[in-house]
Amino acid sequence: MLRIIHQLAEAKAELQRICSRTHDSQVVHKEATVREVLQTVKRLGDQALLHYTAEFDRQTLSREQLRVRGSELDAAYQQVSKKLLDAIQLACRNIEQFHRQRMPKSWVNFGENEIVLGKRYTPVDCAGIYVPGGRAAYPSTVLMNAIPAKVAGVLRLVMVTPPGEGGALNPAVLVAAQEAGVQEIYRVGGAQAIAALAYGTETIPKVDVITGPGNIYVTLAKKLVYGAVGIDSLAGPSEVLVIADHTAEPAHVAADLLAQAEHDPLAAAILITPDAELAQQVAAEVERQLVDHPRQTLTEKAIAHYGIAIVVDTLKTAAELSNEFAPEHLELEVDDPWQLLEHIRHAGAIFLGHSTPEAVGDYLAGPNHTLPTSGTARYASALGTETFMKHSSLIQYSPQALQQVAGAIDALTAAEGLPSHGASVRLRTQTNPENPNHP
Ligand code: HSO
Ligand code: ZN
Repeated sequence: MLRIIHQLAEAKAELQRICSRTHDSQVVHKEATVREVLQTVKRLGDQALLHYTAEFDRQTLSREQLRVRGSELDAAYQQVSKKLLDAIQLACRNIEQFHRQRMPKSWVNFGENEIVLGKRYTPVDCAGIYVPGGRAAYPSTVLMNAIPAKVAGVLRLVMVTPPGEGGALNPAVLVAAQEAGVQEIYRVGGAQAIAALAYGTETIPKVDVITGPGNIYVTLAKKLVYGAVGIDSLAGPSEVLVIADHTAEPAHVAADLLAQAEHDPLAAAILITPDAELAQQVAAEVERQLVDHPRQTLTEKAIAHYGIAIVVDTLKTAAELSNEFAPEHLELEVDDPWQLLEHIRHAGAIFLGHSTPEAVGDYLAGPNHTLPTSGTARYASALGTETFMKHSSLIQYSPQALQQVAGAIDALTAAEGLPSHGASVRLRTQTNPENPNHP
């Protein structure tokens, strides 16, 4: 049941509660387990990976089976339909094009006195992508992580994903990986896979950056290895916030809310509208569309705990509430979405108008679907090529330029009590009649 809220104070309290929902209350206990897994993999390498795969995934593998072989990669193409392959290829093209446009550009500035300043962007050498198994083995997520890395120019890109029954992997995931240019795939998941990527084992290379979503164990492991490697973010459960007015179609809004709820029992689906009647109609539609829903149990759970409709006085109030929540996905299903956009400050991705359901962005519009969750859109952004890059500052001074700032640097070095800093400038700038090469 989508609960309808009319009071502003209650709405704010509910948004707070939903925003701070965590995976569960036993995080401390789980963190101890994850620490042990990390340490053991660091110490024992592949042997520990095989041990944990047997214990947690109930799959007995040999060391040779860790790396997915070329014949298995080829075979995956036989298991996906032409229609799916075409769709994956269309998504690839759009995602690649969008991320190419978003590449950060190196720059240099030639200033006065022959001073050159700039920034030079370079990719990391090696990146690792985590792809969850089971219910969340999404080919789209493979594309959204691998393509930005490829576009950024990462030379070595590896993927890890947990083995299913008999060690099998999802063929659509394998095809997506190959279409995105990943050739190195390892059959390992959970915290042990994150440990392998962070520290390296005999079979799996140590990477510089790990990206990709996962369960609570994977997320805790990413948090704990941060520093030894870079990470994209600590993804929480997914969420959508829809702002709709009288021009919205209730069935469409309901479908969009359910599209988020069906991901996870912890997913959040929020509607904010100035139209009380629309709120009623959407709530009724949600009920109707849940009948015979193939993922009914988990979707209902999400709606029951984290599904609400808030009725407000104006669209401006709706925007203010949305800014407080800072949603991962924000849909503006209103008459003039571009005007409402003026009032929006924090959101991971914004979907404008009546023909832009979140699913367009989830799969193939081009922008990344790995977005900041749990209110982190207040300060964080979508995964992108810059996730796999860093920049070096460039500085060049001419003799005249150095001469001009020598006095200032001298004062600063004296204040900080660092004489060699002072000497490094003075030796270059003070006149030395015995050595014409030193002015
Ligand atoms: N909505 C999810 C992404 C996704 N949806 C993948 C379908 N497949 C989190 O942004
Ligand atoms: Zn989705």
